[in-house]
Amino acid sequence: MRDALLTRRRLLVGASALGLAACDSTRPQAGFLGAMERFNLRAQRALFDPERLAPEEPLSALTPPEHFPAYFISPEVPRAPASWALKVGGLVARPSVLTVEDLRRLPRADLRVRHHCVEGWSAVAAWHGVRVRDVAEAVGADPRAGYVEFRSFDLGYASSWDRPSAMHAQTLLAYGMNGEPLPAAHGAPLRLYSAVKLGYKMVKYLTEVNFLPEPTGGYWEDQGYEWFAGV
Ligand SMILES: Nc1nc2c(c(=O)[nH]1)N[C@H]1C(S)=C(S)[C@@H](COP(=O)(O)O)O[C@H]1N2
Ligand SMILES: [Mo]
Repeated sequence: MRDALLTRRRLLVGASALGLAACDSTRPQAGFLGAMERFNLRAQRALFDPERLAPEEPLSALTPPEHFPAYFISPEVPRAPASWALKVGGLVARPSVLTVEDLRRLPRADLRVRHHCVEGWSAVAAWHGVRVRDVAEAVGADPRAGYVEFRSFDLGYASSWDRPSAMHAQTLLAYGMNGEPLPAAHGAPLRLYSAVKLGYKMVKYLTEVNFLPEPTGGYWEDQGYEWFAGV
Protein backbone atom coordinates (compact mmCIF):
# COMPACT_ATOMS: atom_id res chain seq x y z
CA MET A 1 0.00 0.00 0.00
CA ARG A 2 2.71 2.41 1.06
CA ASP A 3 4.82 1.50 -1.99
CA ALA A 4 1.87 1.95 -4.30
CA LEU A 5 1.24 5.39 -2.82
CA LEU A 6 4.87 6.40 -3.20
CA THR A 7 4.89 5.25 -6.79
CA ARG A 8 1.76 7.25 -7.51
CA ARG A 9 3.25 10.32 -5.84
CA ARG A 10 6.38 9.99 -7.96
CA LEU A 11 4.25 9.66 -11.09
CA LEU A 12 2.35 12.81 -10.12
CA VAL A 13 5.53 14.80 -9.58
CA GLY A 14 6.86 13.53 -12.90
CA ALA A 15 3.66 14.52 -14.66
CA SER A 16 3.73 18.02 -13.20
CA ALA A 17 7.35 18.52 -14.19
CA LEU A 18 6.62 17.44 -17.77
CA GLY A 19 3.55 19.66 -17.83
CA LEU A 20 5.58 22.68 -16.85
CA ALA A 21 8.20 21.95 -19.49
CA ALA A 22 5.45 21.70 -22.10
CA CYS A 23 4.04 25.08 -21.00
CA ASP A 24 7.44 26.74 -21.42
CA SER A 25 7.84 25.36 -24.91
CA THR A 26 6.98 27.59 -27.87
CA ARG A 27 6.09 24.59 -30.07
CA PRO A 28 2.38 23.86 -30.34
CA GLN A 29 1.78 20.72 -28.25
CA ALA A 30 -1.92 20.93 -27.50
CA GLY A 31 -2.45 17.21 -28.02
CA PHE A 32 0.40 16.34 -25.69
CA LEU A 33 -0.83 18.77 -23.03
CA GLY A 34 -4.28 17.28 -23.28
CA ALA A 35 -2.87 13.84 -22.62
CA MET A 36 -0.78 15.14 -19.72
CA GLU A 37 -3.80 16.86 -18.18
CA ARG A 38 -5.75 13.59 -18.41
CA PHE A 39 -2.85 11.72 -16.81
CA ASN A 40 -2.49 14.33 -14.08
CA LEU A 41 -6.25 14.19 -13.42
CA ARG A 42 -6.17 10.40 -12.97
CA ALA A 43 -3.19 10.70 -10.63
CA GLN A 44 -4.81 13.45 -8.54
CA ARG A 45 -8.09 11.55 -8.26
CA ALA A 46 -6.23 8.43 -7.17
CA LEU A 47 -4.34 10.40 -4.50
CA PHE A 48 -7.40 12.19 -3.10
CA ASP A 49 -8.36 10.84 0.32
CA PRO A 50 -12.03 11.66 1.02
CA GLU A 51 -11.55 11.01 4.76
CA ARG A 52 -8.48 13.17 5.34
CA LEU A 53 -9.22 16.49 7.04
CA ALA A 54 -7.14 19.57 6.32
CA PRO A 55 -5.73 21.17 9.47
CA GLU A 56 -7.64 24.12 10.89
CA GLU A 57 -5.67 27.34 11.28
CA PRO A 58 -5.32 28.93 14.73
CA LEU A 59 -7.27 32.15 15.45
CA SER A 60 -3.95 34.01 15.35
CA ALA A 61 -3.57 33.10 11.65
CA LEU A 62 -6.75 34.95 10.60
CA THR A 63 -6.07 37.48 7.84
CA PRO A 64 -7.38 40.93 8.81
CA PRO A 65 -10.69 40.94 6.89
CA GLU A 66 -9.82 44.16 5.03
CA HIS A 67 -6.69 42.41 3.69
CA PHE A 68 -8.48 39.33 2.39
CA PRO A 69 -8.44 39.80 -1.42
CA ALA A 70 -11.79 39.80 -3.22
CA TYR A 71 -12.19 38.47 -6.76
CA PHE A 72 -15.13 38.57 -9.15
CA ILE A 73 -15.16 38.72 -12.94
CA SER A 74 -17.99 41.29 -13.09
CA PRO A 75 -16.86 44.92 -13.43
CA GLU A 76 -18.69 45.77 -10.15
CA VAL A 77 -19.36 43.73 -7.01
CA PRO A 78 -22.16 41.35 -8.08
CA ARG A 79 -25.39 41.94 -6.12
CA ALA A 80 -28.08 39.27 -5.73
CA PRO A 81 -31.66 40.13 -6.67
CA ALA A 82 -34.09 40.35 -3.72
CA SER A 83 -35.76 37.20 -5.08
CA TRP A 84 -32.53 35.20 -4.79
CA ALA A 85 -32.76 31.48 -3.99
CA LEU A 86 -30.50 28.52 -4.76
CA LYS A 87 -31.71 25.95 -7.30
CA VAL A 88 -30.56 22.42 -6.59
CA GLY A 89 -31.17 19.99 -9.42
CA GLY A 90 -29.85 17.44 -11.89
CA LEU A 91 -30.00 13.78 -10.84
CA VAL A 92 -31.81 14.35 -7.53
CA ALA A 93 -34.99 12.83 -6.08
CA ARG A 94 -36.28 16.24 -4.86
CA PRO A 95 -35.25 19.20 -7.04
CA SER A 96 -35.31 22.17 -4.65
CA VAL A 97 -35.25 25.94 -4.45
CA LEU A 98 -33.59 26.95 -1.16
CA THR A 99 -33.28 30.29 0.58
CA VAL A 100 -30.45 31.09 2.98
CA GLU A 101 -33.01 30.59 5.77
CA ASP A 102 -33.69 27.06 4.49
CA LEU A 103 -29.95 26.36 4.44
CA ARG A 104 -29.53 27.75 7.97
CA ARG A 105 -31.96 25.10 9.18
CA LEU A 106 -29.58 22.33 8.05
CA PRO A 107 -26.66 21.36 10.35
CA ARG A 108 -24.14 24.19 10.54
CA ALA A 109 -20.44 23.65 9.87
CA ASP A 110 -17.51 26.02 10.45
CA LEU A 111 -14.10 26.03 8.81
CA ARG A 112 -10.93 28.02 9.39
CA VAL A 113 -8.57 26.83 6.68
CA ARG A 114 -6.16 28.57 4.35
CA HIS A 115 -7.37 29.80 0.96
CA HIS A 116 -4.90 29.24 -1.90
CA CYS A 117 -5.22 31.22 -5.12
CA VAL A 118 -3.20 30.18 -8.20
CA GLU A 119 -2.16 33.81 -8.53
CA GLY A 120 0.17 33.21 -5.59
CA TRP A 121 -1.62 34.66 -2.57
CA SER A 122 -3.14 32.85 0.38
CA ALA A 123 -5.29 34.08 3.27
CA VAL A 124 -7.29 32.74 6.22
CA ALA A 125 -10.88 33.43 7.25
CA ALA A 126 -13.49 31.59 9.27
CA TRP A 127 -16.35 30.33 7.09
CA HIS A 128 -19.83 29.25 8.21
CA GLY A 129 -22.38 27.26 6.26
CA VAL A 130 -23.77 23.85 5.48
CA ARG A 131 -21.84 20.88 4.12
CA VAL A 132 -22.57 20.12 0.45
CA ARG A 133 -22.94 16.47 1.55
CA ASP A 134 -25.87 17.45 3.83
CA VAL A 135 -27.54 19.32 0.97
CA ALA A 136 -26.96 16.27 -1.27
CA GLU A 137 -28.70 14.10 1.31
CA ALA A 138 -31.58 16.57 1.74
CA VAL A 139 -32.36 16.57 -2.01
CA GLY A 140 -31.64 12.86 -2.53
CA ALA A 141 -28.68 13.10 -4.91
CA ASP A 142 -28.49 10.00 -7.12
CA PRO A 143 -25.31 7.90 -6.72
CA ARG A 144 -24.95 7.95 -10.53
CA ALA A 145 -24.21 11.68 -10.32
CA GLY A 146 -20.42 11.53 -10.12
CA TYR A 147 -20.03 15.29 -10.61
CA VAL A 148 -21.40 18.46 -9.10
CA GLU A 149 -21.71 21.66 -11.08
CA PHE A 150 -21.80 25.07 -9.36
CA ARG A 151 -23.13 28.10 -11.25
CA SER A 152 -23.25 31.80 -10.32
CA PHE A 153 -24.80 35.15 -11.21
CA ASP A 154 -21.30 36.65 -11.67
CA LEU A 155 -21.29 36.77 -15.50
CA GLY A 156 -21.93 33.02 -15.54
CA TYR A 157 -18.80 32.08 -13.54
CA ALA A 158 -19.04 28.33 -12.88
CA SER A 159 -17.04 25.26 -11.93
CA SER A 160 -17.53 21.50 -12.04
CA TRP A 161 -16.31 19.22 -9.25
CA ASP A 162 -15.71 15.50 -8.79
CA ARG A 163 -18.30 14.16 -6.33
CA PRO A 164 -15.80 12.92 -3.68
CA SER A 165 -14.32 16.44 -3.31
CA ALA A 166 -17.79 18.01 -3.15
CA MET A 167 -18.90 15.46 -0.50
CA HIS A 168 -15.79 16.06 1.64
CA ALA A 169 -16.61 17.09 5.24
CA GLN A 170 -14.76 20.40 4.66
CA THR A 171 -16.69 21.48 1.56
CA LEU A 172 -19.41 23.98 2.46
CA LEU A 173 -22.05 26.19 0.96
CA ALA A 174 -21.00 29.20 3.05
CA TYR A 175 -23.43 31.93 4.11
CA GLY A 176 -21.09 33.47 6.71
CA MET A 177 -17.51 34.72 7.05
CA ASN A 178 -15.69 35.71 10.25
CA GLY A 179 -18.89 35.51 12.31
CA GLU A 180 -20.86 37.84 9.99
CA PRO A 181 -23.19 37.25 7.06
CA LEU A 182 -21.12 36.67 3.90
CA PRO A 183 -20.02 40.10 2.54
CA ALA A 184 -21.00 41.00 -1.03
CA ALA A 185 -17.32 41.16 -2.08
CA HIS A 186 -16.85 37.54 -0.96
CA GLY A 187 -19.85 35.99 -2.66
CA ALA A 188 -23.11 36.94 -0.88
CA PRO A 189 -25.56 35.48 -0.36
CA LEU A 190 -23.95 32.06 -0.80
CA ARG A 191 -20.62 30.68 -1.99
CA LEU A 192 -18.72 27.45 -2.12
CA TYR A 193 -15.83 27.16 0.33
CA SER A 194 -13.57 24.13 0.68
CA ALA A 195 -10.33 22.95 2.24
CA VAL A 196 -9.64 20.58 -0.65
CA LYS A 197 -9.57 22.83 -3.74
CA LEU A 198 -7.75 25.87 -5.09
CA GLY A 199 -9.51 29.24 -4.94
CA TYR A 200 -10.91 29.27 -8.47
CA LYS A 201 -12.98 26.11 -7.83
CA MET A 202 -14.89 27.84 -4.99
CA VAL A 203 -17.71 29.50 -6.88
CA LYS A 204 -19.11 32.67 -5.25
CA TYR A 205 -22.54 34.25 -5.88
CA LEU A 206 -24.12 30.81 -6.29
CA THR A 207 -27.36 30.36 -8.23
CA GLU A 208 -27.38 26.62 -8.98
CA VAL A 209 -25.96 23.34 -7.77
CA ASN A 210 -26.48 20.45 -10.21
CA PHE A 211 -25.70 16.77 -9.58
CA LEU A 212 -24.62 15.42 -12.96
CA PRO A 213 -23.38 12.16 -14.53
CA GLU A 214 -20.63 13.96 -16.48
CA PRO A 215 -18.12 16.71 -15.72
CA THR A 216 -18.77 20.15 -17.19
CA GLY A 217 -16.19 22.90 -17.65
CA GLY A 218 -15.81 26.13 -15.79
CA TYR A 219 -14.73 29.74 -16.22
CA TRP A 220 -10.99 29.12 -15.66
CA GLU A 221 -11.07 25.43 -16.55
CA ASP A 222 -12.24 26.35 -20.09
CA GLN A 223 -9.18 28.62 -20.38
CA GLY A 224 -6.78 25.78 -19.65
CA TYR A 225 -6.57 25.79 -15.85
CA GLU A 226 -6.55 22.36 -14.27
CA TRP A 227 -10.00 20.83 -13.83
CA PHE A 228 -9.27 18.87 -10.62
CA ALA A 229 -7.23 21.61 -8.88
CA GLY A 230 -6.83 19.82 -5.53
CA VAL A 231 -4.90 21.56 -2.75
N1 LIG B 1 -18.47 33.93 -9.03
C1 LIG B 1 -17.14 33.93 -8.89
N2 LIG B 1 -16.56 33.04 -8.07
C2 LIG B 1 -15.22 33.05 -7.90
C3 LIG B 1 -14.38 33.94 -8.62
C4 LIG B 1 -15.02 34.86 -9.49
O1 LIG B 1 -14.37 35.69 -10.17
N3 LIG B 1 -16.41 34.83 -9.60
N4 LIG B 1 -13.02 33.92 -8.45
C5 LIG B 1 -12.44 32.68 -7.88
C6 LIG B 1 -11.06 32.86 -7.45
S1 LIG B 1 -9.86 32.83 -8.65
C7 LIG B 1 -10.73 32.92 -6.13
S2 LIG B 1 -9.12 32.95 -5.59
C8 LIG B 1 -11.77 33.02 -5.09
C9 LIG B 1 -11.60 34.32 -4.33
O2 LIG B 1 -12.48 34.40 -3.25
P1 LIG B 1 -12.52 35.76 -2.45
O3 LIG B 1 -12.94 36.84 -3.41
O4 LIG B 1 -13.46 35.57 -1.33
O5 LIG B 1 -11.10 35.99 -1.97
O6 LIG B 1 -13.09 33.02 -5.61
C10 LIG B 1 -13.28 32.16 -6.73
N5 LIG B 1 -14.67 32.15 -7.04
MO1 LIG C 1 -7.92 32.65 -7.54
